[in-house]
Amino acid sequence: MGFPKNFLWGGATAANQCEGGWNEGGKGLADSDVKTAGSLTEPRYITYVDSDGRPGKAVSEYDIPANARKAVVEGFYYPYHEAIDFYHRYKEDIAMFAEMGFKVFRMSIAWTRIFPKGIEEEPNQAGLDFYRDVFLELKKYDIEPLVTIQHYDVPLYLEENLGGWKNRKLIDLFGRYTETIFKEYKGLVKYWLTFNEINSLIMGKDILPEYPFERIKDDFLLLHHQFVASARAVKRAHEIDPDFVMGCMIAGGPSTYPLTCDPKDVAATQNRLQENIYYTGDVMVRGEYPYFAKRIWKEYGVELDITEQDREDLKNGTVDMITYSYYCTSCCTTHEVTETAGGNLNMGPKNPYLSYSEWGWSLDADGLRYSLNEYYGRYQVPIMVVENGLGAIDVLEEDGSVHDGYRIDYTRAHVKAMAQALEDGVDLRGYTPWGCIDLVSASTGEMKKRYGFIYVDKDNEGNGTLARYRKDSFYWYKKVIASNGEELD
Ligand code: BGP
Repeated sequence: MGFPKNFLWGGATAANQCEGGWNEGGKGLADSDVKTAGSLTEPRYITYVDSDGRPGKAVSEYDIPANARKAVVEGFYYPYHEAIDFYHRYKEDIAMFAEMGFKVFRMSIAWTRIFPKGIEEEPNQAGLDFYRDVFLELKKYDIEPLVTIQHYDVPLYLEENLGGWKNRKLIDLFGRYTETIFKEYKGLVKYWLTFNEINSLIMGKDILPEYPFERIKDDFLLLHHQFVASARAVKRAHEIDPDFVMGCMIAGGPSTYPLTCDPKDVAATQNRLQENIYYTGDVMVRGEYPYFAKRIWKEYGVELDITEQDREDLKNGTVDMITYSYYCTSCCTTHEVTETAGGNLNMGPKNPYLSYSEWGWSLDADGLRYSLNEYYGRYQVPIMVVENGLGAIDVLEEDGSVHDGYRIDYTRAHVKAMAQALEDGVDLRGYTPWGCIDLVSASTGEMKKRYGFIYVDKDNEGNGTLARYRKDSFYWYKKVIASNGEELD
């Protein structure tokens, strides 16, 4: 059986984590532009200036004083400002992707390049031109773009002045943004994903210790607004070009297993899966909130104002495919946790059958086969794995080589798991490993947490030549693609 002939092998990135050029080409400030670098032990901060002009930093939005505005402040290091400078080096990078044999390249559009504040009537021409040039460059090599429309990146103006996605007005503004790019890139882009890891909006409660109960209500509200915005965009996309393939993108690895066979653990895991995965998947693929939504809303005191129009929009804007990110799995238990994953409680209880990366993420290729069967089994629409990979520290040798056998091992195991899922009958269409070229980590803001097949010479403090080097995994992945997943050694 093996991989289908037209299987989409490729890699994935996001605008804010790789482009740089944060204030070039008329780009507006994004919320991600005011985030500093952190590490495994030090959080990333949001910087601000208060009404007396005093600068400060906060771990979360909710800790910013009422009289302060988020801002870029002198003296702080912002890793996204330059990132890996894809903005100026995309030709070189795309040529290397082509050398590996990519059939698809997942990237995102920065909303702030197209509508710098998010509220303008007319788009920013320089921003439109930039992405057109990138798409044309990909076309040169027959690489299909797979475009995420919002990947952890919102115009700061909308956050500061309209309250971000809490405000229904963003649905219309997102509508203008999507209408513009659909029309602009018709014929150049076929595959679209509306929101990256959209379900992560409601996962804070399970990930962060002592998450304030009140905030959970907001999270569900934001998510509802994004559901409606996504559904409307999907409907409009199909009207603009019936060939567009529209997908949702879900963070796919949380809380997969019960820690014990205590039925209470099994039930708790089921609830967690319903909340974190199926609540979102059902709305986006089936077009309505599932039966268990009421239980969830009751539990968290959520009261959503779901209008008749919203319900209709959700029904009419179901996606054509489901895509998800898969890095690791975690466990759920009702028992006292004695051993935690990654050394801290927010990674959940440790799975005694798995090993863990330096950042505390479990290594679990079997879980990929399991999740593919789970999600495909429930939704029966084409599916893609659009993020997967091992964040690790790499060593650049004197001769420019990088011996990342650990990354090859990780990826090989996951490719095998996909082959098994295909044999199981899953309609798997593509695979875009995350950070196919090293880029800035989203959670920690580090460069040293590397995922790439291509090494980028830059460190956590922003030093380095930005030169690109082929890692051992580069040559390995090239062979995998050339043999359509047959040659894995
Ligand atoms: C996903 C995000 C990506 C990405 C990845 C790896 O959640 O969609 O943007 O960065 O995780 O995470 P990290 O960069 O924190 O290692």
